[in-house]
Amino acid sequence: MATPGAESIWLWVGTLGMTVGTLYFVGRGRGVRDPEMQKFYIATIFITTIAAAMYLLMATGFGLTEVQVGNQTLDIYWARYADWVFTTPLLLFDLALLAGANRNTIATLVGLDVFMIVTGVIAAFEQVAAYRILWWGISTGALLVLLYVLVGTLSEQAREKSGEVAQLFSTLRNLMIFLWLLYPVVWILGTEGTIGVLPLYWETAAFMVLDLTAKVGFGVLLLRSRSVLEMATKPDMDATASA
Ligand SMILES: *C/C=C(C)/C=C/C=C(C)/C=C/C1=C(C)CCCC1(C)C
Repeated sequence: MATPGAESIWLWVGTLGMTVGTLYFVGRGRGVRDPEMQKFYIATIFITTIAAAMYLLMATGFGLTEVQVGNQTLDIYWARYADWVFTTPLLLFDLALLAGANRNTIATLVGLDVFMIVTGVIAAFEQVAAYRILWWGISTGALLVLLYVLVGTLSEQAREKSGEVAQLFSTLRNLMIFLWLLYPVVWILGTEGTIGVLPLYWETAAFMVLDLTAKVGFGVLLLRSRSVLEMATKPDMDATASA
């Protein structure tokens, strides 16, 4: 086990931010009785709870390990992947729920997503530099297919929703596309990419900002209006509510 360096400041900021986000979402969810609506709150609260725990794990150094690549020793925060493998499917679940997606679409998105994170883990632990890049490419390929399903099938299903729901869906979808595309960029420029453009200190800061925006920011926008969530969960209200 390695000891975290100066970058631990960002990991503590991440822990705090995810904790505050969790408490805020718990507060927003109080008094929500409808089981369909509760799904949004449950998923969103789990997202930041898992992230808060994994940030704490990284800040305290348990979530950190070393990988030998040639004559380089890379500091790898493995707890990131333990976080992402659970939180990214939950984020997709939130968005799919808003879109009123069917089971097949949800399963496709989650399947692609888990494949993306698992191949990302292989990329992070691979000891041959060229193979790290190869697995990064495979993982990025999965991300691109996933985003294609988001703008295709999922957006089509969301189009049947009322104006405000469709509006919130496209805001969150666009935010997701923008943020998620930055993850492989930070990864390849950071220590994992072995080219060392972005030092660990700045890479950790970048992932922290991305994680907070993609989870807490996303959740704040999603849970902001209870009436929009009501419209999203009551199919019969859809057409009339916006008329
Ligand atoms: C809250 C955490 C989120 C939204 C994390 C998203 C992570 C990704 C989209 C990661 C993607 C990666 C690749 C596409 C290539 C390999 C490296 C990864 C795992 C960083």
